[in-house]
Amino acid sequence: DPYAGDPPRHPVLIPRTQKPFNGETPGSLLAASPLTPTDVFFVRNHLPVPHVDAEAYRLQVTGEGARSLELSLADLQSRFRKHHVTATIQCSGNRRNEMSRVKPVKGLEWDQGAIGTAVWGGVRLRDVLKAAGLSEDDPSVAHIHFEGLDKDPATGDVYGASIPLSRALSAEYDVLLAYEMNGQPLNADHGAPLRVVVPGVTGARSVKWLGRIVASPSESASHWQQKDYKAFCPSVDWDTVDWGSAPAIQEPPVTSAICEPAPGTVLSAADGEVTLRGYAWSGGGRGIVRVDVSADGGKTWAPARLLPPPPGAPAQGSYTGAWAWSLWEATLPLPAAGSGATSVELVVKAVDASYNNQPDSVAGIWNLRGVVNNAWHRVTLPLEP
Ligand code: MTE
Ligand code: MO
Repeated sequence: DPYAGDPPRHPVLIPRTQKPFNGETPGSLLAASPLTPTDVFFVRNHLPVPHVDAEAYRLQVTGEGARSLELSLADLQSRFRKHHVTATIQCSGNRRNEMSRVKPVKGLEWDQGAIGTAVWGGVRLRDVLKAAGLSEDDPSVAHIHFEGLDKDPATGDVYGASIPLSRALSAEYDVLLAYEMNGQPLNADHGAPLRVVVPGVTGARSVKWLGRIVASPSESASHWQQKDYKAFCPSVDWDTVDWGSAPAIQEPPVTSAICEPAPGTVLSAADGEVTLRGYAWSGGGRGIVRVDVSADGGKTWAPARLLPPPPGAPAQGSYTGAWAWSLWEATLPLPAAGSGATSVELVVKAVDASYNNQPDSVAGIWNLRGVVNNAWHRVTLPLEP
C-alpha cells in the first residue's frame, strides 16, 4: 500500500477520499478564526505523501538561462532573507458539490471547506531565481515549473505545475518558498520540508514537497497544468473537450460562502433573527470591498460587516496584495411567526476591488471538471414557528 506511510489526520477534517487523502475543514472552524489552525487546514493530495529527510533535502534549480543551484534547507535559511506572507489557499474544486447537483462532474465532492488561510514563512522565489541568474529580460524563459517529490506509484510521474516568469520574479506578487506554516515547520501533509505558496492563485500551483524548479520557454507539461484545472463552456463534455483550447487557471474569480449556520440547522421564527458568518476571497490580491447577504433567496439584501483582517494582511478593501480572505458577519431578520414561511434561503455574494461580482446561479458556469464555482452561495434552512 503506497499510502501506508501517510501521516495521521485530525479527526475533524471531513474526508472526501482516503487514498490519496483529501479532507476539508468544517465551516464552523473556517469562520472561527482569521488564520486556519494548521491541524485542521484542508488537505488536497493527488498522490501518496512523500517522506523527505529535511537534513538530506536539496532543492534543485535548473533550466533555460539559469545557473544550476542545489540548495539545502540551511542554505535557503542562511543565504536568503526570511519573509512572511499571510495568504489564503483555495482549491479550484472548492464548492464543486453544488455543480454536481446541476449535472454530474468528475472530481472530489468538496463543500465550501477546500480553503484556508495561514501565515507562511520562507524565502522569496524571486530571490532564489535571481541567485540562479534569471531576469525579466531573458527572452528564452517565460514560465517557472515546480516539481513535487510525490510520485504516482503506477507511472512514476511527479506532481507538477507552473506560473508565468513575470509573477515568479515580481516582488509585488510575494511568491514564497515556504518552510513554515503558522510559525511551525511545515508538516508532512502540507509539503514538508519546502513548498511553493503562490498568493492569489489557485491552490494547484502551490506545489508541496518541492523537489525542483525549472525555468522554461513553455508551461509545465504536467497533467495538472494541461489536462485538469481548466474550465469550459457548459456544453463541453468528456467526449468533446479540447484541453489545449483553454488556459490553465491561475487567478480565481471572487467568491464567498456561508459557514454558519451549518446546513441542517433548524431556525426558529421566535428568535426573530439569524446570524450568518463566512468568508469572501478573490484571486490576484484583489481585496474584498463588500459582502451582501440575503435571507429571502436574494430578493432583498443587506451589507455584512467585514471582520478585521488576519495578522500580517493589509487593511480590508485593499486594491492589491490582499492575499488573505475577509471573514464577515451579519444578522438578518427572520419572517415573523405566523407568516406561514416554513424555510429560509440564506444567500451571500461578495464584490472585490475590481468591482467583480459573483454570478447568481451555478448552471451558467457549470463545467465538466467542476472548477471555479463562484456562484452566490445559498443555504436553505427549515423554519419553525
Ligand atoms: N503539490 C504536490 N506536490 N502534490 C499535490 O497533490 N496538490 C495541489 C497543491 N500542491 C498538490 C500540491 C492542490 S490541487 C492544492 S488545492 C493545494 O496543494 C492544497 O494545499 P494543502 O493540501 O496544503 O491545503
Ligand atoms: Mo486543488
